[in-house]
Amino acid sequence: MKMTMRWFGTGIDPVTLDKIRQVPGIYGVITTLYNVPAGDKWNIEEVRALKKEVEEAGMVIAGIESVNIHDSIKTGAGDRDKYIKNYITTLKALGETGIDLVCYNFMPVFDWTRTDLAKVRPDGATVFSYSQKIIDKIDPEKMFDVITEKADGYALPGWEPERMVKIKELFQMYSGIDEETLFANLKYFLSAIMPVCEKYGIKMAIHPDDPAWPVFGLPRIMTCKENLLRLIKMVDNPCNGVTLCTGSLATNPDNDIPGIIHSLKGRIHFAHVRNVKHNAPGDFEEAAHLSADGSLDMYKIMKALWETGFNGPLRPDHGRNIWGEVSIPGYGLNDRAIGLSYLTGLLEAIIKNEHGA
Ligand SMILES: [Mn+2]
Repeated sequence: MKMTMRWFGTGIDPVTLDKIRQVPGIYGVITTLYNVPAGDKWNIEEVRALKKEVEEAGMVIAGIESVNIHDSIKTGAGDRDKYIKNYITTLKALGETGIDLVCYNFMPVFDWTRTDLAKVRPDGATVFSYSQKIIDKIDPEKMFDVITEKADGYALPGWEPERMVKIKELFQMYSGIDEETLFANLKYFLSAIMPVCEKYGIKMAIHPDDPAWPVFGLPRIMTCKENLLRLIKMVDNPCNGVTLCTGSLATNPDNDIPGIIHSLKGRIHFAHVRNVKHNAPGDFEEAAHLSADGSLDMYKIMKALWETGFNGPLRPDHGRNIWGEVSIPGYGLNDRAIGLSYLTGLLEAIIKNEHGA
């Protein structure tokens, strides 16, 4: 497994490459061209410049998170082929630059959703949290304000202001879209991009929906083992795979994460490993990566990844905000570095135990 951290780019991310480089066991970063709107083509020169910058800092780009999918593709609108063509151009630019992993999601209108970005825990750390009871009282058109209110002025990944000003239009686009239509549109998209992925060896890794159930009446499909298996079978190509995000899938306590890892053997291309603490049905908060701090058994999760031969990039996911760090919410250096070190330690023990060392 290749240990990585997400990095949002110079001028955007207060966590610099120099700092990430000093995290023990780090292999590279997961990054993106943060300022390119969903649907636009990526310019190969910009991709090359990004790669050069990361390599000059002594690391590699282990994957792109994300190349976002335009809403016309998700809804199957009349102009979707134009956006799929743009996506293929972007994949070519990445492939030509030697980048072979792309994370994306297929969530309608809203990306990951939380009701608080700074819930205070007993030790004073703050975390993201979610309460279905609160969501049920929120006007979906106000959701952008709710989520950005505590973002310290940072733009949040997946909550780009230029999309959110069109919120009414977006809801209109998705009216009448159900789970089956979303699956069909996802299949259409994946089938169209597989040839370019095969040519360059690019692994597509869909991110599960977060939380793993419909929000604001909008369908969500990447929510459980059955649907993830449906995804990999409906376009049965090794380039069509999954980002195993433990925290997103485990928002639903019925999802058995080690079991899901075993069932997706060979098709997990990227892993986000973090813990989550269930408080009540539909109510959870994020936790430190440590098993004892949340509801997940991180040892069993790392062991399942190891046993299934997962050898792709893995990153700690959202961290708690600790020690007064000022950062993009969820993406401070401190707690992610602690999380990464912990996961690296678990892995070392698993491997040595396996080999009788
Ligand atoms: Mn994730």
